[in-house]
Amino acid sequence: MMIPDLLLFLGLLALAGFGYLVLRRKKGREQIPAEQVEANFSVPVQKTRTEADSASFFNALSKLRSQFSKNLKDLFSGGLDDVVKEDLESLLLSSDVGVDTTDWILETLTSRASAQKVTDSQDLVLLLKNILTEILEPLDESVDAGSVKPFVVLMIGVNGAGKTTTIGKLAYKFKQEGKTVLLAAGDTFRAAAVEQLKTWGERNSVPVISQGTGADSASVIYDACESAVARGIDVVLADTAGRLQNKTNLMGELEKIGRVLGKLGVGAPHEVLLVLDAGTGQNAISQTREFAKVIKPTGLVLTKLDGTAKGGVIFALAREFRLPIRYVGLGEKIEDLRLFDRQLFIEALFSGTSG
Ligand SMILES: Nc1nc2c(ncn2[C@@H]2O[C@H](COP(=O)(O)OP(=O)(O)O)[C@@H](O)[C@H]2O)c(=O)[nH]1
Ligand SMILES: [Mg+2]
Repeated sequence: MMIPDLLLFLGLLALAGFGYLVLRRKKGREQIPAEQVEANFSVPVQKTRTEADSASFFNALSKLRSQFSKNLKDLFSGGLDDVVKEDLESLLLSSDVGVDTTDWILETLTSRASAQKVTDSQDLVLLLKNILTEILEPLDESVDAGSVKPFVVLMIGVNGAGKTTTIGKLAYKFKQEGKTVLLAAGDTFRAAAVEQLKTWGERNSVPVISQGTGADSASVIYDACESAVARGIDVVLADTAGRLQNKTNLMGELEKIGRVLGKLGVGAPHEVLLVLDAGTGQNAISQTREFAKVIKPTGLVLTKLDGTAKGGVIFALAREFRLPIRYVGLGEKIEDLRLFDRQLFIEALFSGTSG
């Protein structure tokens, strides 16, 4: 009797010990913060949103919030009749949603409301909210490109859109994630453009590769990438010119940059970010169309959402191009760049409609 009892006791002891170890391991795994896990890769991924991030994103959209949600609540009080539809149409159009997307939203809302027999005003608001959320569905992806080094980001867009400023902000973001960064002064058209990039380089303490004004943009960016390979740099952020008044030249230049980078054999550019000033409304659509003819963007950056931008152009861009919105610019300062948060964006638009 004594020996089996002892065996049972020892067996239970071993089981308890094993259980304890399993639990500890699991707990240990759960406690590793996401940033630490991602730091193992040499890729510029920024997936973690802090609460402060979310709060400042929401706050920066205050102008946009007040514009859109102001009339939305009372809009549906009489169900979804023709007058209401007309009012909604005006609201969407004046928010820069654009004609096509506005039509599509109205049609979708009408057919879903009748299929689901929705007439209550709160439910109609909810239906609209769902439709707008769906449009933005897969588009709040952050930059993710496997383990590539150097990871080459080409910034394109018209003059004044915010390319150089966004490079400065991105350099800051990547450095904060522990990445090494190098800037390429590919906007060789104006001396001031090179100086502006150098200033951002100094602010971030990162090297800037440049040549004189009028130099060949493709060769500057090529040199920068070679230098990044030699120095083992993680991320290259390449600026480009954006003068639309000389469109053929600009487009030729961009095409050449793409072609020359291909010769490096490192898969560059890994990311082509088209920078759009959200304040230009529907112009953002035609700009995207023009640029995409020459070099296909892999993602968008929407700047100046902190200003008077009405933001509705995001829906038109999303529907027409299905390009991820990588970042949004919420000010001129170095930390004023955020990951786009679809849910928060929608919440901001509808913030005045609940209760
Ligand atoms: N308010 C605001 N201003 C911005 C933002 N991004 C850029 N700017 C300003 O827009 C102007 C043009 O930016 P810049 O980077 O030189 O544009 P680029 O010609 O495309 O390189 C500058 O005065 C920037 O400070 C933003 O997100 N919010
Ligand atoms: Mg510039």
